[in-house]
Amino acid sequence: VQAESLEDRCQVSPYACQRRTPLAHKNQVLTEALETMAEEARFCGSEGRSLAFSRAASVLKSLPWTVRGVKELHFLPCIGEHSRKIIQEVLEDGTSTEVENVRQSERYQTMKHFMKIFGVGVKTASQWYQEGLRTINDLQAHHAKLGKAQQAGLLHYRDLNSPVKRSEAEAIVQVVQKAVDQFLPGASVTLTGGFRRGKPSGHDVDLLITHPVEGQEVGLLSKVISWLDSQDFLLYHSTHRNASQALEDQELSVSMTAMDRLDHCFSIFCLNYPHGSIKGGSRAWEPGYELKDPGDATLWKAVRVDLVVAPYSQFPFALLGWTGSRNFERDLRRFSKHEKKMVLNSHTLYHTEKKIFLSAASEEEIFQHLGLEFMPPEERNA
Ligand code: TTP
Ligand code: MN
Ligand code: MN
Ligand code: MN
Repeated sequence: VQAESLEDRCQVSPYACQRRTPLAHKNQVLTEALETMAEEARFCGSEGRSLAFSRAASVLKSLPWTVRGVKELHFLPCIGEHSRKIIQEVLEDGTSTEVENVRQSERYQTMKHFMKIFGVGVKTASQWYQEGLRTINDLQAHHAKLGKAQQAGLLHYRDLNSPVKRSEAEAIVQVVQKAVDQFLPGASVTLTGGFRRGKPSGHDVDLLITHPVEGQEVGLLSKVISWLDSQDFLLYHSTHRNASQALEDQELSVSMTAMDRLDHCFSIFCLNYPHGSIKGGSRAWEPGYELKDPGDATLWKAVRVDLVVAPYSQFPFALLGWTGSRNFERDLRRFSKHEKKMVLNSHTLYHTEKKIFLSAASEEEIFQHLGLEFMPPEERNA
């Protein structure tokens, strides 16, 4: 009876889009160990190995109980040999020597440090590491070649690595809504990404803009950016027309087609604090911000903002695609392809056998097309 009930409660899907994954889960110590391994693998350019660790961690995040013995792992999908070894070590000794060695290694620490700079990916970070660079000071002293994004990243390093609070994200929404309203009344600004999944803070603010009259949104992004720039709201911006170029994540971008195009902009905002409130002080940000010159660094904060514009008919797909998590998105696309012979991206859902595009007026309808139970954003924290 015991074994049966164990097997019973372990009916866990190998697809994150079929697992409910709340923000708070019961296997934190294990998932942190596995995610360190995933990160390390990514730093080595081993995408496949990284994905395996990251999938194992994601499965554990969805469990409504705390794993206490390796026996429980036999019924779980996506737990490979190496992941099982790490989990066993942590269960038995409280920590894994392999993980601890990674965490203490100079390469891992340096890579992590460099990749916290906006605009720096695995390639650049490991190149700098190989050249013997170790600290931010080294970059400056050795005149490392920096692109525009990286220069901005370095300049605002501290701000960009301090978490963005929900109140700050909401302030950004208001600023962008104000900009949008000037050029296209009736256009909406929706907070997506981690905040939509219920995270109390994040590394950036993801915003999706649309207008109920299809076509009205054309050209909106560049007008909004120009206005924000003219009002000194932008410390950096880079506009693109092809969303797939934005992704460093191979699995995600490979599953995207040439159709996966949305106007988007990666930016760094200058968020002004209301009169009397100082960055880092005890007072949280409150509504009442002003447009100001970014003179005194204690009165403003640099915040990473992703702006995306979608035509109304594509809005549900864009919303689903930009809400994440990345693990959830990756598996949603994998599930569509392998289980349903459909191609899902941030614009459309295409049935490859019927050769038709399936339209949707809401996220719920997309889940219906895929034969999936609807998963609210709060349960997409895979
Ligand atoms: P992120 O902003 O990187 O992550 P997050 O919001 O989940 O977490 P954090 O709090 O750290 O910011 O990505 C949000 C979603 O956007 C993610 O599901 C992937 C998606 N996305 C891109 O990042 N770039 C793209 O080009 C496309 C199409 C989607
Ligand atoms: Mn985000
Ligand atoms: Mn983002
Ligand atoms: Mn791009």
